Amino acid sequence: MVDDHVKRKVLLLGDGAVGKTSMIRRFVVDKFSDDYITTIGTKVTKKDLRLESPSGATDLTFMIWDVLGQKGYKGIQDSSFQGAKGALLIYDVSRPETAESLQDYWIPHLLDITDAIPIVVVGNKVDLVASRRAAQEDLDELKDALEVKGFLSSAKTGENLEAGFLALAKSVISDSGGKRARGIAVDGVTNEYITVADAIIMDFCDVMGGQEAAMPIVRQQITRAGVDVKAPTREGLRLAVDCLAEAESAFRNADDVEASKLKRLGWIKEVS
Ligand code: G3D
Ligand code: MG
Repeated sequence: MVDDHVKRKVLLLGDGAVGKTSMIRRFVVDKFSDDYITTIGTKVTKKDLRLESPSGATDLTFMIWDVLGQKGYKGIQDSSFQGAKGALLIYDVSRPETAESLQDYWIPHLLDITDAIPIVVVGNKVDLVASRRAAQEDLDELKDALEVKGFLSSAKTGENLEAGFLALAKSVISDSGGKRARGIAVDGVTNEYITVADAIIMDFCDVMGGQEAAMPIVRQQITRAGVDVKAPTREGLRLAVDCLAEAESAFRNADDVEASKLKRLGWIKEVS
């Protein structure tokens, strides 16, 4: 009956400890896969939403990318921004510097990579503030400055979590109907396998105890697999997963290596 089902990648961005992961845990029931996918750079969670309007219902699936808030991971962040159709920008109402950081770091950084995608601002941890009115005024200022919608939320009480995601869903839906030449061009160069490659590489870095130690091996094995990092393919990534597993087998037990390999192959399969 409803045949306008759409699947969209959206980002959760903001400094460390503002509550991004808590918001997902609280809001999302459905998960991306059996495991909550964890990498150094990104966690991806699936959430189905239904938007009701007088003209009918629209079903929408959000692939929510919980991007590591740690500054200095720009490479991973850049990569995780690819193909995003919307972003929830989160700050912590009890730490004003996290709101500044949206304007100074996250938004410019995001718009370097993506087109002008829909953005919704969320001031989280409203349960902690003494003056809700002051928090609302700060939020209103930010909304005006950025010309976006915004909400005060609490991942602790659950307040307004759905409101933020639904507002983003509405913007994302109406945005996808718009005609923006640049948006189309960006879509054309987006390769979903890049984001999978990023996840695999970061997973490997995690296993190997950090990028510094792991990246030389990654480069070696990615080259050996013949993967062009600008345009990875399904076959290339499968080969790269094999090569990385082989490299890992010198450092880890066989069961762990196999488990990692299957997990990574699963990510490749998720690309449709
Ligand atoms: P991040 O994913 O943005 O880095 P987290 O943030 O979700 O890991 O949350 C960081 C800390 O803030 C966690 O505390 C979490 O429980 C807390 N937190 C998240 N959202 C809220 C909220 O709305 N209200 C309150 N009071 N606390 C919140 P811990 O102590 O577990 O590290
Ligand atoms: Mg987190």
